[in-house]
Amino acid sequence: MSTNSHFKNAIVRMPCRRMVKGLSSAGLGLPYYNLALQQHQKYIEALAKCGVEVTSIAADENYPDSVFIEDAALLTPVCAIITNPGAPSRKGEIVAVERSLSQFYLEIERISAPGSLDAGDIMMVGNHYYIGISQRTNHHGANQMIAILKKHGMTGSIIPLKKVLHLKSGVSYLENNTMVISGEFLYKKEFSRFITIQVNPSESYAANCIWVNGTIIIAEGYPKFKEAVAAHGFSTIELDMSEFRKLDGGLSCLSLRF
Ligand code: CIR
Repeated sequence: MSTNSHFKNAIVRMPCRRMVKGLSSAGLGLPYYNLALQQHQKYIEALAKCGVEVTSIAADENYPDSVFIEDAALLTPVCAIITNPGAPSRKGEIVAVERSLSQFYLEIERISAPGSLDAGDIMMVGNHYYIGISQRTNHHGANQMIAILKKHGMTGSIIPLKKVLHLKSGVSYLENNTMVISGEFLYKKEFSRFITIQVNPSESYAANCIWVNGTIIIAEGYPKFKEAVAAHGFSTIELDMSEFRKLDGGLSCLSLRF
């Protein structure tokens, strides 16, 4: 297993045709499956360029949102934690994800009812994990997660969310003590110790980006954000995310990195 300073692997899940039935509050219309497939392919290529080996799980038409694999598990350097996704239509996504993870992890833990948790609500900062309480993640789920992390020598703490779907819809950690922060998180005392890159409100979707072995993968079409990230000395790869954005999904949601 890798340490946080380097990811060796990523797991993605192929988009299914029924992604058009995915959960959405974006009001941007239905995604085009063929275009989503092309964008997904470019995402895989970007991960590979950053030096990770990409494992791909087959599409499953029973789960329209299953391409957003991040929500099904939290991966730490010592164990994998299978979640209990908050949306009823997404609960079954975990079966195939656990099967795939069993090739990589000996220690697999679980969140169980009445706890619910989407791992898009979890931001890893070294050994510490910030856990958003959201429409999908409840206190039971977060407390179970904190207990599991503790058992394995790590820590967790809770951040209540007001507006965004998931914690990482609004914040991203870029290692190097640097955090991308937007909207409701801008002046949170929990994040005051970090060097921050603030996202202009007109570009709030850009707040979800991923650090992959020193490169920051960002969504295409957010020039102010791109410039701010470059000004902090990071190299970037830009990807068109239009079809996943229509389903409230971002860059982090499309993979598990470990
Ligand atoms: C959902 O509402 O669950 C999906 N349409 C989008 C999930 C995005 N995942 C994430 O932010 N981690």
